[in-house]
Amino acid sequence: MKTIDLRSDTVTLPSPEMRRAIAGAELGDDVFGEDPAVNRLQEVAAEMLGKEAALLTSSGTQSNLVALLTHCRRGDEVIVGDQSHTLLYEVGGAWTLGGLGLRAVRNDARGRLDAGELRARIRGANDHFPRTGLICLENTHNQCGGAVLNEEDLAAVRDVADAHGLPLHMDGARIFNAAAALGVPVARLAAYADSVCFSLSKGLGCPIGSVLCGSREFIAEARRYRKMLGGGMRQAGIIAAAGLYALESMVGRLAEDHENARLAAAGLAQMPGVRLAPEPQTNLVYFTVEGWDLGRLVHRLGEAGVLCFDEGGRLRWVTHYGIERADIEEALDRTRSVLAAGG
Ligand code: TLP
Repeated sequence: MKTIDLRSDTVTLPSPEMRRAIAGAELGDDVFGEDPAVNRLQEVAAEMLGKEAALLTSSGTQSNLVALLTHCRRGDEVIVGDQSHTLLYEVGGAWTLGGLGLRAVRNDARGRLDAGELRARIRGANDHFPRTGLICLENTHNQCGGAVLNEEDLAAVRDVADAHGLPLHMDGARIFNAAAALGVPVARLAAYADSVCFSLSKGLGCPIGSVLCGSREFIAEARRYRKMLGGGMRQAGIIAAAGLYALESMVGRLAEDHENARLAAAGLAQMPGVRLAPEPQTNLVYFTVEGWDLGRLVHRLGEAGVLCFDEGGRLRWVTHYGIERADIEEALDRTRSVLAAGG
């Protein structure tokens, strides 16, 4: 029986072509700035996102922490969504390692920050208060079901940031999914933020990596923080070569993952007790199942060869490279049988 792994797009394995690109990478010491593949990836990524410069990091978590440290001073407060990955799933690095406070603003169901609440959370000049140093957005928004922030949503936050002279960072771990869903070049979305990071290791199918993009000055400083966090890698071209291949060859196929997510959602929604939470916009499908202990259901599905996560009272299926339409049909069939057999 084939295992259909829908836990995350992080489980993707490199394609044979990507493995060949890795094997053929021209390498050097990236701490000396001498790895040709890394330098090329950073140039290509910066250009695609419409920024001056870029920095390869080991992970999305590292990119976000480096961005926060670079934008802020110790003791500052960073405004984040209350459902953001940075607040919920990055191990408290901002306050533990950075001495930064995270101040949460409610995310609505579409992953947007409530504009009124956002304005109210920005600190005024007062000796009793920490300084607000940064506003963060997430696009697509993981906990909000892979929701996409469109240009209007981004412009609204940019206006608030500008009115208060604050920089804006975008956790764009899945920004290429957002761009594919909106049918716009990724640079159009990145233009609203001062810094944007995107993951190589999710929908783009690479084994490792994230890229942080911003101004030349910002990236020069970010490079120092990356080193401080132990992220100075040597022959990192073996990672960058996969990234370069992905930017050329994997971005164009993300729409297929979205199509498969819609197929999964349509099938799941017809099963008794299943409710989409919410309707998917990209490659993440969250749903609830009435009358089941979700831990037990995840276990039963696992026995049936369908791997998924229990994400805080909801199950999550993620479509990605390596999952074909037929795999979704098969996963739906197996899920139907598991539900019919009962808890
Ligand atoms: N998300 C992972 C898990 O950590 C939950 C996943 O499977 O979805 N920003 C966003 C929006 C993310 O979804 C993730 C990873 C990260 C940052 C962190 O990236 P990594 O795992 O590379 O540190």
